[in-house]
Amino acid sequence: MDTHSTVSRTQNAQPSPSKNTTVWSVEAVEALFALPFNDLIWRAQSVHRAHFDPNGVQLSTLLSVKTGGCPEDCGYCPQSIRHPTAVANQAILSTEEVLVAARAAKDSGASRFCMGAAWRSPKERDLDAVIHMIEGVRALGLETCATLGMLKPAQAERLKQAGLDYYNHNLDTSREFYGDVIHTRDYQDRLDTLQAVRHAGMHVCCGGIVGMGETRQVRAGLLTELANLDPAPESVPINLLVQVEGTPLHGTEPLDPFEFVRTIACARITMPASRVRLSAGRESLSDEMQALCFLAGANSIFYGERLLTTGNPDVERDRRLFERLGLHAE
Ligand code: SAM
Ligand code: DTB
Ligand code: SF4
Repeated sequence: MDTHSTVSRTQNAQPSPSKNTTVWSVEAVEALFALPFNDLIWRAQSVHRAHFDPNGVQLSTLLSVKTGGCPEDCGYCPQSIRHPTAVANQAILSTEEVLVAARAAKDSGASRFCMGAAWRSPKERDLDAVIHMIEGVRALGLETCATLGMLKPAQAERLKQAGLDYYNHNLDTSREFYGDVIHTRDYQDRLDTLQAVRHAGMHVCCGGIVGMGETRQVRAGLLTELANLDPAPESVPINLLVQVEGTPLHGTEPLDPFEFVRTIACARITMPASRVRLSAGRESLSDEMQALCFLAGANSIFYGERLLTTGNPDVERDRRLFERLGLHAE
């Protein structure tokens, strides 16, 4: 098959995510996935080098500022009240507690601090509290990111006014597979929130999860949706499912790690100017697999011992890995 002709449109891709003139089809992204591994990595690395310092990796640290008890039923998530997991609910943290964690993240070398809350959508009172946190974190000189669930346009405006740099809200999977995983809100709800965030003038952080038992076509469908957002998200977290006991997706057949690398490469090629973040699931990847992900165009990680409720490689392991690979933090 002449895959080259089907995928060659990337050569016209815009270097900046500010205006997206490239429209991807699922078939074209599937054709990328189907390339011989070496050809795919070569293409991804070429695109990467044309847009980024190939050895720079941006570091974001996560903190769960309100944990568990979420009314949504996302099949992967240990924080849903509907799944019998070991996660203990925790009320919203104080601003001082958040700032202690943010100072530590900054001292460890993170450039962005991301605050996550297990809400379907924030209430106005919740937003008041988060806005104090954002102001404090900004004052430390860190970039700010928050992921608080669905937002109304006026809430997005309030967060923008408070100085929030990025809002994370994932599409998570393709339109077709979405209903197999989440039943309490639909795809359009997610797109509406993303539009509110974009309209308010914040940077969009939007990605998804693989390893949920989906097909390659589903993975291509997710990347197609992300790449066709206009503009494409500035930041694209690619999560590898962390299987948590008690969640419906616990026990899913694990994804072939090379397929994960392919997903990163396809994200890089379809979203040339976006930061592609190796996100949840990094703990389960060997150093060698992570090196392949960086070669495939990943240029951001979650950094620090914890994600929201699950583990992440410790800082020492990441420092050693960066040293061995000659990578530097951005
Ligand atoms: N409640 C908010 C929401 O859903 O938008 C914010 C937090 S939610 C935990 C953020 C993202 O984390 C989800 O969209 C999903 O992509 C990812 N995530 C949650 N649990 C995960 C798991 N077990 N493995 C991998 N990614 C996960
Ligand atoms: C994202 O895409 N991944 C992060 C962040 N955005 C908020 C969350 C990963 C959560 C993994 C499961 C947990 O630790 O609870
Ligand atoms: Fe709630 Fe977010 Fe978890 Fe879904 S992913 S159950 S919305 S915390």
